[in-house]
Amino acid sequence: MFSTDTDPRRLGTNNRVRVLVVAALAAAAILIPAQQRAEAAEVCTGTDCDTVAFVDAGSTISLYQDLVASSAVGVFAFGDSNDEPLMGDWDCDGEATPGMYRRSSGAVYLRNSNTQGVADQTFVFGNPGDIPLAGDFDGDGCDTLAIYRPAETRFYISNTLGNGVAETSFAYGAFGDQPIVGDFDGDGDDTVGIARPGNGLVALRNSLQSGEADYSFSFGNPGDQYIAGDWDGDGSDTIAVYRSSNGTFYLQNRHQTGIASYSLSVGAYRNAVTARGIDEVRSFVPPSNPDSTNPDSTNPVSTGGSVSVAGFAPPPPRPVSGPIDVSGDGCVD
Ligand SMILES: [Ca+2]
Ligand SMILES: [Ca+2]
Ligand SMILES: [Ca+2]
Ligand SMILES: [Ca+2]
Repeated sequence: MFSTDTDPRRLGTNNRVRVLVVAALAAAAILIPAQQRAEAAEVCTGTDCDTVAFVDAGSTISLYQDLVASSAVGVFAFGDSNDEPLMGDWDCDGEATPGMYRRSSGAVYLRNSNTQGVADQTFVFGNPGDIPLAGDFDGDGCDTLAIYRPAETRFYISNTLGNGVAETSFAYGAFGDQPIVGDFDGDGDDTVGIARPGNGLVALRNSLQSGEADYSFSFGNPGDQYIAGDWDGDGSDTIAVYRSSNGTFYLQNRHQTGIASYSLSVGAYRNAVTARGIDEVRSFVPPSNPDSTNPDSTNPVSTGGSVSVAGFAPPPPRPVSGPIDVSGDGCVD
């Protein structure tokens, strides 16, 4: 069930009334499927809207084609249960696919298709404990990795994939902040921001350097996980939160304090990751004669509106190299 008018901050008296109204509207939507579809369509009014991949405790990824109920187009496993999930367009074809970051070692595992299988690319980036981020920081159409080092409250940005030295680093945020990546001004370049889980502060920058926030506002509750995406397709990324306590995803289409523009109940997951270009996952259309009885079949098996891929691949190999010189001073950081 989803609503278009749910306050993710708190439920005061006014908001309880609002929730009752929303519940009534939602009940009406059940009776009027056409109205439900119309409300769902409002989340994406452009032609190229981002969606979300939800990752469960076992690193199984449920990839949504649209932010509406029952629109998961891919359900497949990648990585180990403690890995930090990423989505990015690693091969520059317009479609985001999975990555996994092993925070204990800094190992990165990238895959170039939204199917189950082993990594297409592995390397080491950052140090144990770093938080990985994916984005197109130079606007060339290819996503690369950055890390946020909580102990330094510092971002390290790289515009190439592989072992190497970060090209840019700068301090931003405070201890305990969650890093966020997005194209907040819609100019084609991703930049970063932070969310402060204790009070819901969101502070976003439009350039890759320390400085005052270009946008700051409040959104979310303690415990929420923050991501950014272009949910309405207008070219600019805005904030969303996934609230694991109630299994609900809340998004905001403006850089401002206020109620969520849209929410979607998706169930219990470990992480939510922004997914771009997922409308191009046409390869998931099942073949005319899928072997649905063979669990080892490589054919995708259609089950209603979602598609699952049978089989389970072994985890990707661990690289042998160790921590790298991220800051470029010639020493391992
Ligand atoms: Ca891609
Ligand atoms: Ca890039
Ligand atoms: Ca930008
Ligand atoms: Ca937008």
